[in-house]
Amino acid sequence: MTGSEQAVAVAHPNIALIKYWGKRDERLVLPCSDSLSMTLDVFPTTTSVRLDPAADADTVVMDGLPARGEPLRRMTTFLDLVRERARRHERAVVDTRNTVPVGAGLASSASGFAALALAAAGAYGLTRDPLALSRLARRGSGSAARSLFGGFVVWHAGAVDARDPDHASYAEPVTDARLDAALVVVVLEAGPKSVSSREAMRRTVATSPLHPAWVTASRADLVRMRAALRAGDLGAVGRIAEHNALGMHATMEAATPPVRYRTDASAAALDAVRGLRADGVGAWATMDAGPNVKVLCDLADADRVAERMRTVRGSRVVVARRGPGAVLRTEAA
Ligand code: 2P0
Repeated sequence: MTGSEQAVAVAHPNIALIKYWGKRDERLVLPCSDSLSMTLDVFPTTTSVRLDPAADADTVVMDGLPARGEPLRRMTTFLDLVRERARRHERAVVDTRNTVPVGAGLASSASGFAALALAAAGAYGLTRDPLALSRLARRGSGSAARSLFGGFVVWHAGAVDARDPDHASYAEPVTDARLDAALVVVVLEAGPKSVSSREAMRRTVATSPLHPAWVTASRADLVRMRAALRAGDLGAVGRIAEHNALGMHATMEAATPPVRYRTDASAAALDAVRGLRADGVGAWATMDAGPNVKVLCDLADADRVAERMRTVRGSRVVVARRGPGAVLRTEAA
Protein backbone atom coordinates (compact mmCIF):
# COMPACT_ATOMS: atom_id res chain seq x y z
CA MET A 1 0.00 0.00 0.00
CA THR A 2 1.35 3.44 -0.84
CA GLY A 3 0.87 6.48 1.34
CA SER A 4 -1.34 9.36 0.42
CA GLU A 5 1.76 11.53 1.02
CA GLN A 6 -0.08 14.07 3.16
CA ALA A 7 -2.60 13.83 5.97
CA VAL A 8 -4.05 16.09 8.65
CA ALA A 9 -5.35 14.71 11.94
CA VAL A 10 -7.12 16.23 14.93
CA ALA A 11 -6.98 14.72 18.43
CA HIS A 12 -8.16 15.83 21.87
CA PRO A 13 -6.49 15.45 25.25
CA ASN A 14 -7.71 12.92 27.78
CA ILE A 15 -7.74 12.97 31.57
CA ALA A 16 -7.15 9.70 33.37
CA LEU A 17 -9.57 8.68 36.12
CA ILE A 18 -7.35 5.67 36.80
CA LYS A 19 -3.81 6.90 36.20
CA TYR A 20 -0.87 5.61 34.20
CA TRP A 21 2.17 6.19 36.39
CA GLY A 22 5.25 4.09 35.69
CA LYS A 23 6.62 2.04 32.83
CA ARG A 24 7.75 -1.56 32.97
CA ASP A 25 9.46 -1.14 29.57
CA GLU A 26 10.82 2.28 28.56
CA ARG A 27 11.54 1.50 24.91
CA LEU A 28 8.15 -0.02 24.13
CA VAL A 29 6.32 2.32 26.54
CA LEU A 30 4.63 -0.52 28.40
CA PRO A 31 2.91 0.64 31.59
CA CYS A 32 2.97 -1.01 35.01
CA SER A 33 -0.85 -1.03 35.15
CA ASP A 34 -4.03 -0.46 33.14
CA SER A 35 -5.44 3.08 33.04
CA LEU A 36 -8.82 4.58 32.16
CA SER A 37 -9.60 8.07 30.90
CA MET A 38 -12.15 10.46 29.53
CA THR A 39 -11.36 12.21 26.27
CA LEU A 40 -12.20 15.91 26.41
CA ASP A 41 -13.99 18.15 23.90
CA VAL A 42 -11.56 21.06 24.46
CA PHE A 43 -7.93 21.89 23.58
CA PRO A 44 -7.55 19.88 20.34
CA THR A 45 -4.22 19.39 18.58
CA THR A 46 -4.15 19.57 14.78
CA THR A 47 -1.17 17.99 13.04
CA SER A 48 -0.29 17.74 9.37
CA VAL A 49 2.35 15.39 7.99
CA ARG A 50 3.63 15.80 4.43
CA LEU A 51 6.30 13.61 2.89
CA ASP A 52 9.22 15.48 1.33
CA PRO A 53 11.29 13.18 -0.91
CA ALA A 54 13.94 15.92 -1.38
CA ALA A 55 14.58 16.50 2.34
CA ASP A 56 17.34 14.76 4.28
CA ALA A 57 15.84 15.46 7.72
CA ASP A 58 12.40 15.84 9.27
CA THR A 59 11.17 19.36 9.89
CA VAL A 60 8.76 19.98 12.72
CA VAL A 61 6.96 23.24 13.40
CA MET A 62 5.15 23.43 16.75
CA ASP A 63 2.73 26.27 17.26
CA GLY A 64 4.48 28.25 14.53
CA LEU A 65 8.05 27.76 15.81
CA PRO A 66 10.65 25.23 14.60
CA ALA A 67 10.95 22.37 17.13
CA ARG A 68 14.44 21.65 18.49
CA GLY A 69 16.07 19.56 21.18
CA GLU A 70 14.09 16.90 23.04
CA PRO A 71 10.63 17.54 21.46
CA LEU A 72 12.16 17.28 17.96
CA ARG A 73 14.13 14.17 18.90
CA ARG A 74 11.02 12.43 20.25
CA MET A 75 9.01 13.21 17.13
CA THR A 76 11.82 12.15 14.76
CA THR A 77 12.27 8.87 16.67
CA PHE A 78 8.53 8.31 16.33
CA LEU A 79 8.61 9.06 12.58
CA ASP A 80 11.54 6.61 12.24
CA LEU A 81 9.30 3.91 13.71
CA VAL A 82 6.51 4.76 11.26
CA ARG A 83 8.98 4.70 8.32
CA GLU A 84 10.44 1.38 9.43
CA ARG A 85 6.97 -0.17 9.56
CA ALA A 86 5.87 1.40 6.26
CA ARG A 87 9.22 0.54 4.59
CA ARG A 88 9.48 4.12 3.40
CA HIS A 89 12.42 6.47 3.57
CA GLU A 90 11.08 9.94 2.80
CA ARG A 91 11.50 12.55 5.51
CA ALA A 92 8.46 14.48 6.68
CA VAL A 93 7.38 18.07 7.15
CA VAL A 94 5.24 18.20 10.28
CA ASP A 95 3.15 21.15 11.41
CA THR A 96 1.44 20.78 14.78
CA ARG A 97 -0.80 23.25 16.56
CA ASN A 98 -1.93 22.89 20.15
CA THR A 99 -4.68 24.85 21.79
CA VAL A 100 -3.52 23.82 25.25
CA PRO A 101 -0.45 25.30 26.95
CA VAL A 102 2.42 22.84 26.43
CA GLY A 103 3.74 21.39 29.69
CA ALA A 104 0.81 22.61 31.79
CA GLY A 105 -0.10 19.13 32.98
CA LEU A 106 -2.97 19.08 30.52
CA ALA A 107 -1.64 16.22 28.46
CA SER A 108 -0.64 17.99 25.26
CA SER A 109 1.61 14.99 24.56
CA ALA A 110 -1.50 12.76 24.54
CA SER A 111 -3.36 14.76 21.89
CA GLY A 112 -0.03 15.55 20.17
CA PHE A 113 1.15 11.98 19.63
CA ALA A 114 -2.39 10.73 18.89
CA ALA A 115 -2.69 13.31 16.11
CA LEU A 116 0.87 12.62 14.90
CA ALA A 117 0.30 8.84 14.84
CA LEU A 118 -2.89 9.18 12.81
CA ALA A 119 -1.49 11.78 10.40
CA ALA A 120 1.83 9.96 9.93
CA ALA A 121 0.08 6.60 9.40
CA GLY A 122 -2.10 8.33 6.79
CA ALA A 123 0.79 10.02 4.99
CA TYR A 124 3.04 6.93 4.96
CA GLY A 125 0.21 4.51 4.13
CA LEU A 126 0.34 2.51 7.35
CA THR A 127 -2.56 0.87 9.15
CA ARG A 128 -5.99 2.41 9.65
CA ASP A 129 -6.95 -0.10 12.31
CA PRO A 130 -7.83 1.92 15.45
CA LEU A 131 -6.32 -0.55 17.91
CA ALA A 132 -3.09 -0.72 15.88
CA LEU A 133 -3.03 3.09 15.78
CA SER A 134 -3.39 3.21 19.56
CA ARG A 135 -0.39 0.85 19.90
CA LEU A 136 1.55 3.11 17.56
CA ALA A 137 0.59 6.32 19.42
CA ARG A 138 1.64 4.63 22.68
CA ARG A 139 5.21 4.47 21.39
CA GLY A 140 5.23 8.28 21.14
CA SER A 141 3.66 8.91 24.55
CA GLY A 142 1.81 6.42 26.72
CA SER A 143 -1.30 8.50 27.33
CA ALA A 144 -1.60 9.17 23.56
CA ALA A 145 -2.85 5.59 23.10
CA ARG A 146 -6.06 6.67 24.86
CA SER A 147 -6.63 9.87 22.81
CA LEU A 148 -7.29 7.82 19.65
CA PHE A 149 -10.77 7.20 21.05
CA GLY A 150 -13.61 9.36 22.31
CA GLY A 151 -15.55 9.15 25.58
CA PHE A 152 -14.28 6.76 28.24
CA VAL A 153 -11.25 4.71 27.20
CA VAL A 154 -9.27 1.91 28.82
CA TRP A 155 -5.58 1.30 28.04
CA HIS A 156 -4.58 -2.29 28.70
CA ALA A 157 -1.09 -2.74 30.09
CA GLY A 158 -0.97 -6.24 28.57
CA ALA A 159 0.18 -9.38 30.34
CA VAL A 160 3.79 -9.27 31.54
CA ASP A 161 4.39 -12.71 29.95
CA ALA A 162 2.58 -11.92 26.68
CA ARG A 163 4.29 -13.46 23.66
CA ASP A 164 4.15 -10.08 21.89
CA PRO A 165 4.03 -7.41 24.62
CA ASP A 166 3.77 -4.56 22.10
CA HIS A 167 0.65 -6.14 20.61
CA ALA A 168 -0.87 -6.81 24.04
CA SER A 169 -0.82 -3.14 25.14
CA TYR A 170 -3.45 -1.00 23.44
CA ALA A 171 -6.40 1.26 24.21
CA GLU A 172 -10.06 0.78 23.34
CA PRO A 173 -13.34 2.53 24.13
CA VAL A 174 -15.31 1.53 27.22
CA THR A 175 -18.50 0.70 25.36
CA ASP A 176 -20.70 -0.05 28.37
CA ALA A 177 -20.17 3.23 30.28
CA ARG A 178 -23.49 4.83 31.21
CA LEU A 179 -22.25 8.19 32.38
CA ASP A 180 -22.18 11.67 30.89
CA ALA A 181 -20.04 13.80 33.17
CA ALA A 182 -18.23 17.14 32.98
CA LEU A 183 -14.58 17.68 33.81
CA VAL A 184 -14.03 21.22 35.01
CA VAL A 185 -10.40 22.03 34.22
CA VAL A 186 -8.83 24.43 36.71
CA VAL A 187 -5.63 25.84 35.21
CA LEU A 188 -3.47 27.23 37.99
CA GLU A 189 -0.17 27.54 36.16
CA ALA A 190 0.31 27.38 32.41
CA GLY A 191 4.12 27.35 32.37
CA PRO A 192 6.28 24.30 31.63
CA LYS A 193 6.58 21.85 34.50
CA SER A 194 9.70 21.47 36.63
CA VAL A 195 10.14 17.72 36.12
CA SER A 196 8.85 15.97 32.97
CA SER A 197 6.34 13.20 33.62
CA ARG A 198 8.70 10.79 31.87
CA GLU A 199 11.52 11.54 34.33
CA ALA A 200 9.11 11.68 37.27
CA MET A 201 7.71 8.23 36.44
CA ARG A 202 11.23 6.81 36.06
CA ARG A 203 12.24 8.19 39.44
CA THR A 204 9.05 6.93 41.11
CA VAL A 205 9.45 3.39 39.77
CA ALA A 206 13.14 3.30 40.68
CA THR A 207 12.97 4.78 44.19
CA SER A 208 9.46 5.09 45.68
CA PRO A 209 8.62 2.36 48.22
CA LEU A 210 4.93 3.27 47.75
CA HIS A 211 4.79 2.56 44.02
CA PRO A 212 4.26 -1.23 44.11
CA ALA A 213 1.40 -0.78 46.60
CA TRP A 214 -0.22 1.89 44.43
CA VAL A 215 0.02 -0.35 41.33
CA THR A 216 -1.73 -3.15 43.24
CA ALA A 217 -4.41 -0.75 44.52
CA SER A 218 -4.80 0.72 41.03
CA ARG A 219 -5.68 -2.68 39.57
CA ALA A 220 -8.51 -3.00 42.11
CA ASP A 221 -9.55 0.63 41.43
CA LEU A 222 -9.90 -0.17 37.73
CA VAL A 223 -12.23 -3.10 38.34
CA ARG A 224 -14.39 -0.97 40.65
CA MET A 225 -14.27 1.97 38.21
CA ARG A 226 -15.53 -0.16 35.32
CA ALA A 227 -18.42 -1.40 37.45
CA ALA A 228 -19.24 2.19 38.53
CA LEU A 229 -19.22 3.37 34.89
CA ARG A 230 -21.50 0.48 33.90
CA ALA A 231 -23.87 1.42 36.71
CA GLY A 232 -23.72 5.15 35.82
CA ASP A 233 -22.75 5.83 39.46
CA LEU A 234 -21.04 9.24 39.33
CA GLY A 235 -20.35 9.29 43.08
CA ALA A 236 -18.45 6.01 42.93
CA VAL A 237 -16.58 7.08 39.78
CA GLY A 238 -15.57 10.34 41.47
CA ARG A 239 -14.47 8.76 44.75
CA ILE A 240 -12.39 6.08 43.00
CA ALA A 241 -10.80 8.65 40.66
CA GLU A 242 -9.86 11.04 43.47
CA HIS A 243 -8.43 8.22 45.58
CA ASN A 244 -6.40 6.91 42.63
CA ALA A 245 -4.97 10.33 41.76
CA LEU A 246 -4.03 11.26 45.32
CA GLY A 247 -2.35 7.86 45.68
CA MET A 248 -0.33 8.50 42.52
CA HIS A 249 0.88 11.85 43.92
CA ALA A 250 1.78 10.14 47.21
CA THR A 251 3.97 7.63 45.31
CA MET A 252 5.96 10.36 43.59
CA GLU A 253 6.29 12.47 46.72
CA ALA A 254 7.86 9.41 48.34
CA ALA A 255 10.49 9.15 45.57
CA THR A 256 14.14 10.19 46.02
CA PRO A 257 14.42 13.06 45.34
CA PRO A 258 10.69 13.74 45.75
CA VAL A 259 8.56 14.89 42.82
CA ARG A 260 6.04 17.41 44.01
CA TYR A 261 3.59 18.86 41.50
CA ARG A 262 1.07 20.04 44.11
CA THR A 263 1.34 23.73 44.97
CA ASP A 264 -0.45 25.94 47.49
CA ALA A 265 -2.87 26.82 44.68
CA SER A 266 -3.56 23.08 44.10
CA ALA A 267 -4.28 22.68 47.82
CA ALA A 268 -6.69 25.63 47.67
CA ALA A 269 -8.43 24.04 44.67
CA LEU A 270 -8.69 20.67 46.45
CA ASP A 271 -10.18 22.47 49.46
CA ALA A 272 -12.72 24.17 47.18
CA VAL A 273 -13.75 20.74 45.85
CA ARG A 274 -14.21 19.46 49.41
CA GLY A 275 -16.23 22.62 50.13
CA LEU A 276 -18.53 21.86 47.21
CA ARG A 277 -19.10 18.35 48.56
CA ALA A 278 -19.83 19.77 52.01
CA ASP A 279 -22.50 21.90 50.32
CA GLY A 280 -24.04 18.81 48.78
CA VAL A 281 -22.61 19.16 45.25
CA GLY A 282 -21.15 15.96 43.76
CA ALA A 283 -17.60 17.03 42.79
CA TRP A 284 -14.36 15.05 42.89
CA ALA A 285 -10.82 16.09 42.00
CA THR A 286 -8.08 14.54 39.93
CA MET A 287 -4.56 15.84 39.24
CA ASP A 288 -1.87 14.95 36.74
CA ALA A 289 1.81 15.82 36.30
CA GLY A 290 1.35 19.45 37.22
CA PRO A 291 -0.38 21.75 39.71
CA ASN A 292 -3.70 21.95 37.84
CA VAL A 293 -6.84 20.35 39.19
CA LYS A 294 -9.68 18.78 37.20
CA VAL A 295 -13.06 18.38 38.82
CA LEU A 296 -15.45 15.61 37.84
CA CYS A 297 -19.13 16.44 38.26
CA ASP A 298 -22.57 16.03 36.79
CA LEU A 299 -23.19 18.07 33.62
CA ALA A 300 -26.04 19.82 35.44
CA ASP A 301 -23.63 21.00 38.19
CA ALA A 302 -20.80 22.10 35.88
CA ASP A 303 -21.60 25.83 35.97
CA ARG A 304 -21.89 25.88 39.76
CA VAL A 305 -18.63 23.93 40.12
CA ALA A 306 -16.88 26.24 37.65
CA GLU A 307 -18.12 29.30 39.52
CA ARG A 308 -16.71 27.98 42.82
CA MET A 309 -13.38 26.99 41.24
CA ARG A 310 -13.01 30.52 39.80
CA THR A 311 -12.77 31.77 43.39
CA VAL A 312 -9.39 29.99 43.70
CA ARG A 313 -6.78 32.72 43.33
CA GLY A 314 -5.05 32.77 39.94
CA SER A 315 -7.29 30.11 38.39
CA ARG A 316 -8.52 29.91 34.82
CA VAL A 317 -11.46 27.54 34.50
CA VAL A 318 -12.68 25.66 31.43
CA VAL A 319 -15.64 23.28 31.42
CA ALA A 320 -14.97 20.16 29.36
CA ARG A 321 -17.31 17.35 28.37
CA ARG A 322 -16.81 14.00 26.73
CA GLY A 323 -14.96 14.57 23.49
CA PRO A 324 -14.47 12.69 20.23
CA GLY A 325 -11.75 10.31 19.12
CA ALA A 326 -8.94 11.33 16.76
CA VAL A 327 -9.94 11.88 13.13
CA LEU A 328 -8.27 12.44 9.80
CA ARG A 329 -9.45 15.82 8.65
CA THR A 330 -8.32 16.12 5.09
CA GLU A 331 -6.18 14.03 2.87
CA ALA A 332 -4.60 14.88 -0.43
CA ALA A 333 -5.08 12.12 -2.99
C1 2P0 B 1 -2.08 9.70 32.82
N1 2P0 B 1 -0.01 11.05 33.05
O1 2P0 B 1 -2.57 8.57 33.00
C2 2P0 B 1 -0.86 10.07 33.65
C3 2P0 B 1 -1.25 10.64 34.96
C4 2P0 B 1 0.27 12.14 33.93
C5 2P0 B 1 -0.31 11.77 35.22
O2 2P0 B 1 0.23 9.91 31.17
O3 2P0 B 1 6.47 9.11 29.24
O4 2P0 B 1 3.14 12.10 28.66
O5 2P0 B 1 5.28 10.04 27.25
O6 2P0 B 1 4.56 7.87 28.24
O7 2P0 B 1 1.86 9.93 28.67
C6 2P0 B 1 1.59 11.78 31.33
O8 2P0 B 1 2.60 11.03 30.84
O9 2P0 B 1 4.23 10.00 29.51
C7 2P0 B 1 0.56 10.85 31.85
P1 2P0 B 1 5.18 9.22 28.51
P2 2P0 B 1 2.90 10.79 29.28
O10 2P0 B 1 -2.60 10.53 32.05
